Amino acid sequence: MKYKKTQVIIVGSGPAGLLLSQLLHNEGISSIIVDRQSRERIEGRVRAGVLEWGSVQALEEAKIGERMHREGLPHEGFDLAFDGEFHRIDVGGLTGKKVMVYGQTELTMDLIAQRLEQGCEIVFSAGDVQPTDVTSNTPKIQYTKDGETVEIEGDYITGCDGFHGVCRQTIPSTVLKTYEKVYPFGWLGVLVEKPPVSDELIYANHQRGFALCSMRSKTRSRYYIQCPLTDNVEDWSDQRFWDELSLRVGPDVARNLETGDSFEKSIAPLRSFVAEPMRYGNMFLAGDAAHIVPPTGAKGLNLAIADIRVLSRGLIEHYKKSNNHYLERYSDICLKRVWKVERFSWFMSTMLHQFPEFSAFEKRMQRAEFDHIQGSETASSSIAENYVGLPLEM
Ligand code: FAS
Ligand code: PHB
Repeated sequence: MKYKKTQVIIVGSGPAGLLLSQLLHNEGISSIIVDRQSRERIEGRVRAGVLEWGSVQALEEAKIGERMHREGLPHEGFDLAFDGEFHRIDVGGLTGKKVMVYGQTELTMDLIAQRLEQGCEIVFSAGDVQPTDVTSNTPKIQYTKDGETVEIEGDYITGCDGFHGVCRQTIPSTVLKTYEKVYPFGWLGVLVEKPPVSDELIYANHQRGFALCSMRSKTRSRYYIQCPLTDNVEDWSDQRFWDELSLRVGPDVARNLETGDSFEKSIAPLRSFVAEPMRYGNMFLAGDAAHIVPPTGAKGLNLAIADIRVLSRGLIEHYKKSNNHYLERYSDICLKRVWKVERFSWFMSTMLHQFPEFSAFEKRMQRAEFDHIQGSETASSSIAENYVGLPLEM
């Protein structure tokens, strides 16, 4: 057995774990990150695309925002579409704020590169990661690497290991309470090296199903269509995807669609999920390890970053000022915001997708939601303030 020590053990090298490590490093607090996947697998994931301005500021504070500002696209609005009728949510005009279109893939690569350059230990391809003694003052994790078993001892463990991670499972079922809603469809997403069909994002409800037109840059587009959970990527040729997307966004948009060979194609399931509490002993859960939202509200990554803004403040105040206020309040502070963001993501998903079980009345309720938003600046403002990001009340 090989032994290591650090102040904060971080399980998971996704955006949550990496950002936490960076914010702690900037304050001279040590951490070791352990991930079960290889660096290539982690950097090859295609996920989120929209950052709230609060997330942008957190990345600036972490001194990791340079490429984001150079290559990212600030946006001040997006379109909602219903059977070919459009309504722009004027995010800038209604809130005075904007969002940043910048791929999670790029953010993860920026963070990994900087963390390694600054000498952070990131253990990739770690096997059998297992937290132990999480309620003691010396919580540990064990893992295997290159045939050797390693134990890391720290003051705290942060479970940034995503929905399928190991840390949440360490919390006894007598303590942990979970809430879940699984949606009866998935999102089929493609990446294509073609200019986006529009300058801003389009979220479309069509009788054939939901569609989203997004982007990664002015030359790289990201598109999604709702698909049955029984579908496989192999069921969808590029041509079939482009034909379906064109039908769902309508002729006025489709005529400007530049199609081509996709270089990434994947299907993601949709779920709403919350685990309470987000702390057990000296182990904290952050990001997808604690909550999942359907991507319709562009919130998953932003919620993870918000958790880390609270957790990093708590750990820094603990180590620098012996003040445990934010660590003791971490779960309550985060969950208050998590549930409001869960609501928004559920609301957007319910309004914009075709649900097989919906009655004619419920379908009319979806249309009525759109008509209400279209006809009410107050309703549009509510959508806008959630989309740019609710204030982080600490
Ligand atoms: P992550 O899942 O990113 O990272 C967790 C890390 O922990 C991974 O690297 C994993 O390898 C590691 N890990 C897991 N188990 C482990 C173990 N036992 N030991 C060690 N390490 C372990 N959000 C949006 O806002 N918009 C989107 O369009 C969007 N699309 C998504 C598509 C998919 C398929 C998925 C899964 C998520 C999507 N999300 C989207 C949400 C996503 O962006 C997450 O919110 C974001 O990745 C959260 O970051 P982390 O909490 O760091 O978790
Ligand atoms: C994306 O570009 O991947 C994206 C954008 C907005 C969403 C979901 C995904 O709501």
